[in-house]
Amino acid sequence: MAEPLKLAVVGHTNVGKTSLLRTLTRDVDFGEVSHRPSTTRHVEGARLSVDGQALVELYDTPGLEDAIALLEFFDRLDGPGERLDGPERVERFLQGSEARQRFEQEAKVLRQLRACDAGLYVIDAREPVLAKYRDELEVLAGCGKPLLPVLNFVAGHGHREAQWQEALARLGLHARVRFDSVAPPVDGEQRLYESLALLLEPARDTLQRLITDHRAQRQQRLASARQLIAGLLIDCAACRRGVSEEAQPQATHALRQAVREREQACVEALLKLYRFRPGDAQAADLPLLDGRWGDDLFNPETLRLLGVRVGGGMAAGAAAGAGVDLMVGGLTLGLAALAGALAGGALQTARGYGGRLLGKFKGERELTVDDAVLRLLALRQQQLVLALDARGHAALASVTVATPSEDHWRQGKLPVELNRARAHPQWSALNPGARLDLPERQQTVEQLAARLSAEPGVGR
Ligand SMILES: Nc1nc2c(ncn2[C@@H]2O[C@H](COP(=O)(O)OP(=O)(O)OP(=O)(O)O)[C@@H](O)[C@H]2O)c(=O)[nH]1
Ligand SMILES: [Mg+2]
Repeated sequence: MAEPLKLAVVGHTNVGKTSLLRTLTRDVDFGEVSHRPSTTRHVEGARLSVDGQALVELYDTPGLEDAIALLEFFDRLDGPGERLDGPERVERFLQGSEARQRFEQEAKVLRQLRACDAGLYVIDAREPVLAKYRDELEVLAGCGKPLLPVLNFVAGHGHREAQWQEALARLGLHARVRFDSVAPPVDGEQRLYESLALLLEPARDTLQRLITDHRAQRQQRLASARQLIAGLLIDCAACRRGVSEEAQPQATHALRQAVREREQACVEALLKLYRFRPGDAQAADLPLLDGRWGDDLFNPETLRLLGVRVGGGMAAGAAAGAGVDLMVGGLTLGLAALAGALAGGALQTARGYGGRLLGKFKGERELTVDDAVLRLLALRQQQLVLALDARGHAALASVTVATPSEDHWRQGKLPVELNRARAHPQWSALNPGARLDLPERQQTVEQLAARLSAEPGVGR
């Protein structure tokens, strides 16, 4: 089809029409959404394109308010001895003066639906099935276009989906979809377009292209999200900062702050990737553990309760629970650092350690980020991706994430990529003189990202 498929989003006022458009277009700024009725006053369109070709045009319309009166008015439109069909009646109404006065808003809706290939009829499934909705459907059916009922508000409690399904079937509307625009089902868009294809056979290919493209886009987003998380983890694992004994408290504070900011930067990059608003999530507000400790990566109690192993690897001997562990200078530390370099499989870098080890003999200290913190970062960021993947662009509340359930990052062996990073301070954006463009770093990020893809949620 050369022309894009045109769809009018119609329905009673305040049922979530504009919200549905936001979610289908992944545009949080589309139109105006409000809990008050009659928010949308004009028809507004948006396009869905694939490879630069517009496939679908969606039109938001004002909500219907008084379909009962309009239907009564319709019944009086037939002249003596006349029997108009639906579209003829609608046309006569649109040409009359009432369409510019009393029924101005309704006229905008019907005019748009007449100009479209089909309508998405949005329903607030929490509402009882009242006569006014049946009248509304009758008025809309008069346009002679296929209507696909979309059951909104079905993700929460207290909806009446069963009654609606039955009522719609009785009205002859057998293709229906459930699609909560704040929390859409994972395959929600696909089902919506597939149902539409049943009603619009000529548009089948177009809709299939859209479905295929959506799937590809989603996989691409997940792949990019895994890269972002892997970059965060490598930055934190590779970070080491030399510090004198006197400067220790400030340096500890500064490194913790740097890690928190680095995590927040990852959160913001993920929000941007998923096209949500920058303020939709703050790392510090996302629970690490049932929201109980709520906040901090460096809270020893969080680490303990989450059951992540404190210590291990380079952080062995860390003061229990101190997220940033203090490695004391001396032979032990020297050996630990060397062992880490070897474990990371970078023998040649171990040579580069000469100067740093020497420094330690002189009593110099070095701060690194504990394994336990890496585990928390990995858990939390993966939960965030899961939440963003399932979030509709109509959502107005802040992102909430579930408590991580997945055990691998809590208890399992840390990925070798992180041990490798330990031996490459220049891989960390948190270190001065960082070389983020080193091919070996890039490769390690890729490998870590690939490992994340094997995990539930982020791997889908
Ligand atoms: N929880 C939840 N809230 C929703 C959902 N869809 C819409 N809302 C809320 O319902 C209210 C109305 O949403 P709108 O998208 O403005 O509704 P509308 O049908 O465009 O309204 P009018 O333009 O006034 O006819 C807003 O407060 C939305 O945030 C949903 O699926 N779940
Ligand atoms: Mg609206």
